[in-house]
Amino acid sequence: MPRPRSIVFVFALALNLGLAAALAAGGCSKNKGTNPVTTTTTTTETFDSRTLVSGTPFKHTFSTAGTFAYHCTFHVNSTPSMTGTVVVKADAMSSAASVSVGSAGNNFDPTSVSITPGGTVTWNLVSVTHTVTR
Ligand SMILES: [Cu+2]
Repeated sequence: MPRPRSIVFVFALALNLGLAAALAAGGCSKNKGTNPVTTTTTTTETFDSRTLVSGTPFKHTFSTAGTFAYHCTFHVNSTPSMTGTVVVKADAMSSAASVSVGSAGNNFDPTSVSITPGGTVTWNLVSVTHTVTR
């Protein structure tokens, strides 16, 4: 008995129609302009240590030149605000810097450090509960 080729053909045709319908419905289409507009920023450095653990330094490598403010999530609204700054510039003295966290209350010490692009800042928790967040 010969194979029922017509049944196979109809099945294949149904699959093709299904795929065409899915494409027409936008299930697998290119961007049609309905997505939110993407905002381009020049300060791409973001990081979040979460709650720092004593003895476990938090590090971030800065690839972009610029001035980057950061804060402690728990104490950004304290008085004084627990904030710090990393300045990344080609003529900085070093590619590495260390910051003590909570050495004198809710503080970063030093408050501001400078490194060259591609350099790394290391934060070390001294006391209590803090984060390094940007
Ligand atoms: Cu803090």
